[in-house]
Amino acid sequence: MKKVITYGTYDLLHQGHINLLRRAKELGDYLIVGVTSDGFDKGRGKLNVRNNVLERVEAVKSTGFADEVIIEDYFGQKIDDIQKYDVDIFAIGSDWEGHFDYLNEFCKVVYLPRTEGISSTMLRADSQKVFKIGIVGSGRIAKRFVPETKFVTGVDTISVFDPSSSNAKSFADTYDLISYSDSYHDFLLNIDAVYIASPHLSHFEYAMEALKQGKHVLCEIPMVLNASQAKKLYRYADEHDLIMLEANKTAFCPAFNHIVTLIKSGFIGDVVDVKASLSKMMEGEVRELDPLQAGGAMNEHASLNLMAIIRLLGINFKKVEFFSKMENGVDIFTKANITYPHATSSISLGIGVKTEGNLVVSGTKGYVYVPAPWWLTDYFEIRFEDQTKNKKFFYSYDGDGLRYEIQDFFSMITSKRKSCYKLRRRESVAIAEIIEKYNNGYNLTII
Ligand code: C2G
Repeated sequence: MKKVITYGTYDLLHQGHINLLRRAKELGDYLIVGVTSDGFDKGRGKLNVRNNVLERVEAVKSTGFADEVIIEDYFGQKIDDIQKYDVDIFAIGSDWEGHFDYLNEFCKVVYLPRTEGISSTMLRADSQKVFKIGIVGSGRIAKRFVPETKFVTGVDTISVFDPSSSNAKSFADTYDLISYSDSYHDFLLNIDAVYIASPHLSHFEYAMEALKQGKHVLCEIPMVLNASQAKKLYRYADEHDLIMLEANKTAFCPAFNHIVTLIKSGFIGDVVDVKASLSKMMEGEVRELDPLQAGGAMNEHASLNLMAIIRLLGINFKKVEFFSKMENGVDIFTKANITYPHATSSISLGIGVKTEGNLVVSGTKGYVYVPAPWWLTDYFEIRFEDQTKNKKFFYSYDGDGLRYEIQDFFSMITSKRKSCYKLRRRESVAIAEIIEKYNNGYNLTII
């Protein structure tokens, strides 16, 4: 008996898939089809798959060509499967030409002609409206955004706003955007949503104005510097069926979410302490060192680090105290202790003091260690007294990591979900509340 194996996602099963499966089946007597697991697809950057793995398996079975369906769950599995199932032929569409030649060592590799003119990507795009995003600001952060949107089907960055027309123009030219504007009013007319990447102090006004014009808002961190502004934005968005999301990127990345779910499942026992730190040295005439533009380590870096604490320990902290080292009117280093009834936590942030940027979550059974830079989470360890029980987790953190928050933002818009479990609105408000306390000098000691 000649055994053939082929693999795929088979999202929104279409004629191209059916032709491929038929051709694969015709190569032998028995066809095994490997359908990718949801986690495997996420890991290889396919973030937009519509059907879940059960639906996709059912779809493949319904073609009648598969004698056996298996799940593909890890890189390298194809070699294992070929040997395990004693496969004679590995078949795949011609879009993969050459890519799987390494399997020739284990069986015959056949690239089958691909059906032109149809793909899951096309079907996904056809079945949904493309959301037009405009970027507010054209500085360092905005630059990372456009390339990342390319990984999310259904969104298209079309324009940029900057009060300086020449900055807006050169950004639009560089990233091939359809339009640019130095008038916020005009800019808002032709888009569905904004990504705000302007200096901190302008966030609230730009966000509120965009909401008032009926636009969804994804706003960079720190979203705002006080709790009442955060509440106002969320309330307005809620009342007008709009999505308002804080672009706290680590909150949306796969590895960080796995850390949260492992900890909440009791892997390290009760959490007793969380320590998060981040330092990035700044020099020259930059916004971060300017007190008039809300510079300083706390305003710059607190959002990501407080997010980790609040997601793990909640919003009901009892005491907050701050210690800062100042230089030229801004905190070049701030340490904050946030105390809960049953746990302690701290953040150490630097823009003129260098510190290790890791995250350590200590529990009654063990601890989670995320090495620097913890906020670009792609690897972490769970460690125990008995080191033989230690576990290491590896993830991919693709590109600049913004694609994950963009994907969540977009899926909130399409599914009309106003709140995201990866960063609740009340959690975002709590972050703003702590930043506000700091800026008011509450419990602050200058060192
Ligand atoms: N296909 C085709 N014609 C199309 C579209 C897809 O022949 N118009 C083929 C692909 O070449 C592949 C199969 O259908 O052989 C499944 O395609 P996808 O669902 O897009 O899966 P893919 O991402 O190609 O996964 O481990 C997974 C494999 O590497 C392939």
